[in-house]
Order: sequence, then structure tokens, then C-alpha cells
Amino acid sequence: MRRTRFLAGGLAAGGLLSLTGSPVRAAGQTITLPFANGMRPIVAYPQKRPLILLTSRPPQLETPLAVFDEGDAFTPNDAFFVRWHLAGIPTSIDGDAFRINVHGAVERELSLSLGDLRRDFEPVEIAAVCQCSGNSRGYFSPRVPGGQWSNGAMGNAQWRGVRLGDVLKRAGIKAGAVQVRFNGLETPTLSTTPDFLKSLDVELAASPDVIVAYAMNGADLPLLNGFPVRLIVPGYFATYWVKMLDDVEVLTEPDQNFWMKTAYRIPTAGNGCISPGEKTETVPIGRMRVRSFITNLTDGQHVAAGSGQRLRGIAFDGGSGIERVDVSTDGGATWRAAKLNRDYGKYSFRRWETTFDAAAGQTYRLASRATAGDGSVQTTAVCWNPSGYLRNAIELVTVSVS
Ligand SMILES: Nc1nc2c(c(=O)[nH]1)N[C@H]1C(S)=C(S)[C@@H](COP(=O)(O)O)O[C@H]1N2
Ligand SMILES: [Mo]
Repeated sequence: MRRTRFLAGGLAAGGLLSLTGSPVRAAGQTITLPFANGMRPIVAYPQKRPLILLTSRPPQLETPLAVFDEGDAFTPNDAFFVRWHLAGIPTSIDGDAFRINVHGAVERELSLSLGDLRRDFEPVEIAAVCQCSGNSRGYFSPRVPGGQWSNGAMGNAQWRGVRLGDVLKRAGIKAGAVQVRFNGLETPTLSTTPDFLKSLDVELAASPDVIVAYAMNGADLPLLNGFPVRLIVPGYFATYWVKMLDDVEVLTEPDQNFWMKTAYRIPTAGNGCISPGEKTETVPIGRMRVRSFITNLTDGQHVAAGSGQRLRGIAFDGGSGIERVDVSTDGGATWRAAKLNRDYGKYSFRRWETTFDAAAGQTYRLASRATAGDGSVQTTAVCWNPSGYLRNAIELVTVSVS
């Protein structure tokens, strides 16, 4: 069924996408995220349903957690979170005139249209989670600077496009190449702000799962998620998933630009998790860590008494797949296995579900704990680092039964 929908999805090559609408703010609608200064407006941007507004310039929108409880394991395009670093984002892109330029240490420079991508390369599809490095940063204690996200700076989509490796093969990577650098169409508003550039080691860039995607869940990418094409680096944090990708440069020296050398780095010590004030060397952030969330109940909620109270959620990791999810109703004292739902591949959200007996007058401290294929498992240890990255602790949701 999905396949048919994707093929019938009307992937009109080219075409002008223009967003003339401006964000619509429903009068006075807000949400308060569960940390200090957590009040946020709810705003609908073009091609988006009302989402949680973090900043408007550049646009940063968070997905409400309840969205991950809807439908299947995929996050609808109009609810998918949005994060940009620079405010000079084009509001209108002519898909027919758009080109991706491939240059640097290559045998042949390429200038590829969307038609070239669709015609000349084998199409591939992959389900993969896009999660911001700073997802859940608002829960860091002590607090750290950066976007104060709750848990909604993530989403899962079925991406369709071509292998970056196939494009690089056509260009012909020269001996001595070490990294591939990616740039999108947007620009900084101040000349002193460094352009947003990200690089991957050549081996990773050419690996089969890294794709240049022109469709998301069977439709064109929303402009705010990178129309007309973006990079997909399954298993890796979203900082590498460059949107509106129009420039691919093969480098013979490691990239020294700000977004690689200074930003988006984690401590080498403590597997990325250190004590406040501790000084260590850093490395670029890489793969995501195993996480899980309860999606149908929220902290502080009242539920009706009865056996068979539903409990469900999602789990994912950095690309080894979800092996099991255990749940606890007593704050982690005892655990039992939840049922895993359909497997869309090792990079996708995996939905899980179970039930518990809710006795009148009781309070339940609910938790989920995912184990990944590589054996890594969520624990209660809370990761801290000065950039607010890598949170993956077991989360507690307390509900009381009326
Ligand atoms: N061109 C471009 N691509 C980008 C960014 C950006 O600022 N510009 N931000 C990155 C980061 S840090 C994140 S979290 C994801 C967000 O993807 P989304 O907006 O589709 O959710 O885009 C990545 N790709
Ligand atoms: Mo991010």
C-alpha cells in the first residue's frame, strides 16, 4: 500500500514552490513546556500545521509529542520539526532552474537538475529518523545555552532520492580526497556570520545509505524541510542532513569551517558526557544514541481506572535497530517487555505497545527502556555536556488514576 502511494505520489519534477503566506498565530494559543521559561506560542507556518515556535528568525518549530502517537511510525510532513541556523532562507525556489553543483577534488564537475537526478540515477527509499543534536536540551541541568527544545526536535520519514555515492562516482573522486562538504541555498543575514557548511568523511559520504532526497513521505519536501533536495545521513544527528542542498565539494583537507571545527562537537571524555566545568578535547558529533518515549500519556495526566490501560510509544537508535523495549509502571523498579510493532528498518522509529492495570487511587511512574541491536540500552544516567547534546536517559511519565 505504502509503495503504491509513493509511486502515485505525484513527484512532479521541478515546478515553482513559492511561499507567499506568512506565519499564522492563533490568537493567544500557547503551550508550556515542562522546564523554566518553557512557554511557547503555537504558530502555523506555510505548509505546516500549528507547531511549537522556538524562534521565528531563523524559523525553529518543534513537533508536539502527541504527533508521534498518531497513525503509523512516520511523522507527517506538515508536523515535521523545523530548524534553521541562518535567516536568509529563500521563500521561492524554481525547481526547473535548480542545480546541484559537484566540484572540488573530482575528475568531472557536475551540474545536476532535478530531472537529471530522477532520470540518471537509481531511486532508493529509506525510513530514517532526523533528530537535532540539541533535542531535549531544555531538560539539561544545569541549563546550557542553545535552543531550549523539549523532545519534539525529531521526526521520522520515508525518504526517497538517489545515493550520494552514485553521484560522487559519476563525478569521480580524485585520490587524496578526505571529506565531502555540503552547502544549502540559504545565506546569513550578517556578513560576519559563517555560512552553514557541514562535511562528512569520504567513506561515510560514499556509503550506500547516504542519499540526496527529493521526496519525503511520498511528497515533495516542505520548503522549511529543505525543498527541493536535502541530504539524508541515516543514524547520524540531523546537523549533517543539509537542506536545500545545492553545493557538494570534495575536499583534500579536513574541513576547518566554524560548523565543523567549533560548533556541533561533543567531549571525547566520558563518551560525550562530562561534569559541568570539566574541560576536555572534542570531536564532531556523530551517531545518535538509543532513545524511547511514551507517546499516548503525558506527565501529570489522569487516567481512568481499569485493566488494560494502553501504553505505547516509539524507540530508535543510531542505526543498529531496536531489539526490545521494556516498560515499568513503578519508576524502574521492575520491567517487562512491550510488543514491538512493524519494523520499517534499522534507522526508523519503531512503535511499541502494551497495557497495564490502572487501579483507582493509585499513581504510576511509567517508563520505557529501549535496547538497540548493538546492545546499547537506555539507563537513568543523565548525560551532560556544555552544548546540550546526546540526551537519551530513561524518561519518567507519572499518571494518577481517578
Ligand atoms: N541548509 C541547512 N540545512 C540544515 C540546517 C541548516 O541550518 N541549513 N540545520 C541542520 C540541523 S542542525 C537540523 S536539526 C536539521 C533540521 O531539519 P528539519 O528542519 O527538516 O527538521 O537540518 C539540518 N540541515
Ligand atoms: Mo540541529
